[in-house]
Amino acid sequence: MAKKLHYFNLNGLAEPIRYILHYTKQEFEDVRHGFDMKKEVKDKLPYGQLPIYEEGERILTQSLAIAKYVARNSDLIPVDPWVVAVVEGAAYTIYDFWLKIVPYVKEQDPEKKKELKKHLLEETIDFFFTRFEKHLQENGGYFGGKLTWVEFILCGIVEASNLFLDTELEKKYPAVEAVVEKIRNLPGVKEYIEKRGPYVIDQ
Ligand SMILES: N[C@@H](CCC(=O)N[C@@H](CS)C(=O)NCC(=O)O)C(=O)O
Repeated sequence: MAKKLHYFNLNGLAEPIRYILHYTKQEFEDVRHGFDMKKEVKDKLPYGQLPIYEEGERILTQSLAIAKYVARNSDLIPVDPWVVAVVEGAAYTIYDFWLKIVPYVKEQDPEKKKELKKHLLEETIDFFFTRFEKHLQENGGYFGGKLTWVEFILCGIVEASNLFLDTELEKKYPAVEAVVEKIRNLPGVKEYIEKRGPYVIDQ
């Protein structure tokens, strides 16, 4: 059945899904929409937002649900129900962090944007990342003791945050940095990154 992932030409919320699809060797169409997405296209999205994932006639929304779905049938889904819940908890916390970045991304006023960036770089990142660091260090470098779909989410959100904040936030957090490096060098992911090259945004 034809698989399609729709998103913008950006890492954002779709890159972890792209990474999982490449790592698990699934063929899919990587559909990239312009930021000036036409109203006719937006109106066809179930909740007006991207990413969406299609399999034949069926459509999935919500990036975390899509990531978990495309990781099924692979070694990226934990078996123990407790670990399933632990890694999902980590995913929701990674998104709690991302939701602190979004107002900065959307802010148009240069002065306000500067203030928001300062707060993110000086406080918010450290609040979350010292805790991610501790969680990873206490569990052998992974949220649930071994590699799961949630490390892909962490890597993607670090990369998206770096892109918008023009930083390399993982550099201060060795266990987080190790996860990011691990994901980027996985078979399938490494070749995809080399092929697509870096993302660029207008600041
Ligand atoms: N909770 C949703 C959030 C989706 C979302 O915020 N999508 C943004 C891009 S990252 C979007 O489509 N923005 C365009 C719009 O809202 O018009 C998910 O995780 O998929």
